[in-house]
Amino acid sequence: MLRALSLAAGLALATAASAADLRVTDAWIRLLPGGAPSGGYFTVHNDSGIPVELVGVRSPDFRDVMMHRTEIAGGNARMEPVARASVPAHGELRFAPGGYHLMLMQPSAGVKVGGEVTVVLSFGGGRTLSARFPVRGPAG
Ligand SMILES: [Cu+2]
Repeated sequence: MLRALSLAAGLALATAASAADLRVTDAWIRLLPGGAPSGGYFTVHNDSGIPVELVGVRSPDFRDVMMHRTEIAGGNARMEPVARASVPAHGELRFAPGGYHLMLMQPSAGVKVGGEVTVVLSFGGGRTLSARFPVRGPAG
């Protein structure tokens, strides 16, 4: 009986990766002039043994942030909104030019090339992860 209980407790613990298991690297923003949406790029690493879902992104430095994916169809690239994206167990999810990316709309006045902005990633289970994104110009 005791063994069954501790086994159940172990399973319960295993169902939730902690925020400490998630890391962001290679983060940057491509800031475009003239009010065009800016692109956001990063890699999320999942050091746990359980897949994690990225379910939302926001930033105090932009009015709105969306997750997009660029797809090539018939030689044309087009972007589609993405509601969620999976970070595999002991794996990574890449947001990079030509694939998954963030579209950041309406930057606040303080956002400028050479600076940094805060981006908050939300994951399934209610966890969030805040990261600093360096801001680059149109050339990246
Ligand atoms: Cu886009």
